[in-house]
Amino acid sequence: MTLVDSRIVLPAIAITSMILFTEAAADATQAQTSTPQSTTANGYQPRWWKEAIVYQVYPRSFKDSNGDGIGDLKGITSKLDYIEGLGANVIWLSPHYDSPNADNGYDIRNYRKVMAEFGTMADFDELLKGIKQRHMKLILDLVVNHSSDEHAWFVESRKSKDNPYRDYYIWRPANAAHEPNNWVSFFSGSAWKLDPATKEYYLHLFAEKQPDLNWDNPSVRQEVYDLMKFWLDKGVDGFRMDVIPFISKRERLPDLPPAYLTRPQYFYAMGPHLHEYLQEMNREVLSKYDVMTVGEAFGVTLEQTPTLVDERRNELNMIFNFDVVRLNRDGRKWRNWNLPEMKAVYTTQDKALDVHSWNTIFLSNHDNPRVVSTFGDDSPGFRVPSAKLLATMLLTLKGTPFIYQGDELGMTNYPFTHIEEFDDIEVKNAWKAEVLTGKVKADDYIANLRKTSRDHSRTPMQWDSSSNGGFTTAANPWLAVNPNYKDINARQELADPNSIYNYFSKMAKLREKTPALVYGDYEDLDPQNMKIFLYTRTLGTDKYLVVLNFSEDNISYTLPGGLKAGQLQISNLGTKEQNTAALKLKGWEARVYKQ
Ligand code: TEU
Ligand code: CA
Repeated sequence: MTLVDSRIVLPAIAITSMILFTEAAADATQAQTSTPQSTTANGYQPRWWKEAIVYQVYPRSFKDSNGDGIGDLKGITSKLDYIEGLGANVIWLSPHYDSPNADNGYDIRNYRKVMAEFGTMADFDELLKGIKQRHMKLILDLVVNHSSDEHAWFVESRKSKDNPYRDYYIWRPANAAHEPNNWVSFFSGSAWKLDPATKEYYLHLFAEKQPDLNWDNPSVRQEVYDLMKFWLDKGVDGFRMDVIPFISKRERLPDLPPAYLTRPQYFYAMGPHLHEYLQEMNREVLSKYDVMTVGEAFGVTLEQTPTLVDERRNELNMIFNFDVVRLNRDGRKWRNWNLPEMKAVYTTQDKALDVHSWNTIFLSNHDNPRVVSTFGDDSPGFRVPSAKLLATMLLTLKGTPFIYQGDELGMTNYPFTHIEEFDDIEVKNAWKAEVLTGKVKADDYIANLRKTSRDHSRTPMQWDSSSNGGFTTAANPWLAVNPNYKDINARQELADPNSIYNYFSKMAKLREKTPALVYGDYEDLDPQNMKIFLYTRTLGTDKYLVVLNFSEDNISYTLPGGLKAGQLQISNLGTKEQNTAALKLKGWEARVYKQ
């Protein structure tokens, strides 16, 4: 498929059968859909992005090609076969734009330039070409709630109150020597910074070096639409939109009510013009291309979700809802989660969305700890089976699955012991605000980060057992490689037919040829069970049963409601049991049956 072809808007089912489905699966879908325009047996419009498996690449930590200790675009291009072999068909690239890296690229200085550390525009074009050659797709990270303070717009904006770019950002006068309101930054302290040049405050919901753009200014919106077109015209296939629900700010910026001080995202999100701006973006840009969009919906409730993703509203295709990923968190603190809570979220999500809306399934990303250490069991005896169980769940729940780099290898959390080992601005700022002021004890702070830090997922990919896990030839990568790279690495897993990587790949193939696992109705059959997650996916007469033992215990389990397991499709521990109601499950065992 050439870059030119990808600009032609085809009916989804045609794209489906061309790109993402194996022939058998495409036939199966077509059998259920009489014409290309029609819906699945249960009423869904088939779309390529509903059938996709997305692999997130964090470029800084993926693969270093030139020995400077920092991952780069050429490094990603060299590993496309690895990503394709896993069964992913869409890559989400975390920011690759020019940035001073106050927040690892989420602070953009120039939206049309590649970060020098990552390479050149020619390297980007080469990467995109390699992706298209493999019939895969690429989505970019669109970070437009804020820019870098080094972006030319902000450099101008801060110069004077009458600068033409002044109104590109959110400025407030310095009355009575205190901040314009009590808004807090996600990276500690006030969300306002007094700027010496004009003695006014600017708003930054994240770092001081990430000033919030003023979306109420039509010129700002036009600039964003133009830069989106710049990348779409190159042939990229959509965007993951960073904290998109924050772009419209509340009228007159009222104080955070006390109840929101520890969870301000629910106050910052869903401002009065959000829907209007997203619909405008859709009209001006998205509707002109065959693309996928996924909004990072930090601070959006389940009840609000359909207002962003219902296809009849022409806003976004899907969002990331954080209710599962943050089940283990109370503010910044770790809390123990349990299985019925997780199941309840999936059921509520499913009920909140009808056939006009679509969901995402993800258990980790670059802002969260490692999936196997968080939702599985990373002890030596259970790391492999529990990582495979989580892969089974990710690929059989209803929604487009997103896997984060390294989770396909079962990479684990890093054994952090000292503040110096961290890179993340969130960690460093909170250390200053909480530990250095004596509010939190250093040991407690580090102990909590050992479970929750964003840096766990940012340690370099473990490619092989050579020094620094083959990530770089430099002596010191930008962030230390997890010392377990000799045991956990890609080379070893590619060679082992029973590895997590190869299991994921088999599971991805099963999903690709099974429309019921993509579009089928979801039902949780044992919601109160503390250890077993049992659900079905049903499309027309096709029914699949997923059995997951979320514990280290061996469990004799009788299927409820007179159900029999049916025909075994895949399992992570090599069971032969099928066509029976009485299952003998081992610790962290996962199975998929066809009923
Ligand atoms: O993250 C949004 C966000 O608010 C949280 O994930 C937050 O970073 C943190 O985890 C709160 O505890 C997005 C990006 O994914 C993140 O990497 C950026 O730092 C942030 O926006 C700012 O662009
Ligand atoms: Ca490099």
